[in-house]
Amino acid sequence: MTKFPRVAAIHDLSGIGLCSLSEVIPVLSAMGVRCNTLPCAYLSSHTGYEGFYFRDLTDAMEPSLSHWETLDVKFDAVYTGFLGSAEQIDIVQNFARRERRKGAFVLIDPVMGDDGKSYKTYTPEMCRRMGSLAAEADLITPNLTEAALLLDRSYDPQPADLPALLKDLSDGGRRSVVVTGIRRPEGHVTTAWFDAKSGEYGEVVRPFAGQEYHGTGDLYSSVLLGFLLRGDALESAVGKACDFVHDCAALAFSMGISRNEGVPFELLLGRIAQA
Ligand code: PXL
Repeated sequence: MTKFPRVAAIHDLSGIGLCSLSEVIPVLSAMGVRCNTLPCAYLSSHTGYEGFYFRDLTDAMEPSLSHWETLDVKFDAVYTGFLGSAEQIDIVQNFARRERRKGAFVLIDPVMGDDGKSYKTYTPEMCRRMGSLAAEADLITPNLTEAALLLDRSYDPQPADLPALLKDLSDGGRRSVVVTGIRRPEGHVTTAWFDAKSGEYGEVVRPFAGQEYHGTGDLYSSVLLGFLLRGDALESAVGKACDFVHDCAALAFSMGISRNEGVPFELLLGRIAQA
């Protein structure tokens, strides 16, 4: 039988500016994964623009997840990213725990901030709860800002000892970790990974594409999950996701696309599509 994995994806939906479900759904669908979505908020644009409209959907979440429980669906993975309120983080945590017990792989992208600052809608309470949500994960994919928030440390854009940082993030080796988007002064971007299954650590280095783009973290985690569900080991999936995101960013740079608009992944989606 053809393998046809199913993911429960809980992220926001933003109208303008690439992020979240606008990437998660097309990427996973192209990669041959059924994507069942629960939008946790609607934003007229992501939070990088001024004056965005924000509609919190916390009220819709518990009834939706309770309904899902009555249906005959089995999730191969639960995948969460940006969340809209402290209360919904608890709701998602209960869901992730429940599905993990039933065998789902849990990827928590602890979306909270970038460049040393938390995003506009995130409160300190939400960041604390994101830390406890991450305790349910088989894999977390923080950037360095989120790593600092998870570990309650000050932000360090150039950590001297990346293996030690990943070890601390792995919760004693219990969960896998991929730290994304580490910009080095020499002009490259490092992605560091720790595989809880094998105990291995590694780093992947790609050239910096010339500019940072909004939504590349969500794109990265979505592609990574797609490869993992196709059966790749973490090391292989990390490398392929780095290649794809680098190529999308290089294309954005050559096209003069703005940081807020995000990379034109649509033009390269065929490269990762299920054959
Ligand atoms: O890419 C992370 C993200 C997701 N969703 C929303 C955001 C951001 C980052 O700013 O604003 C709404």
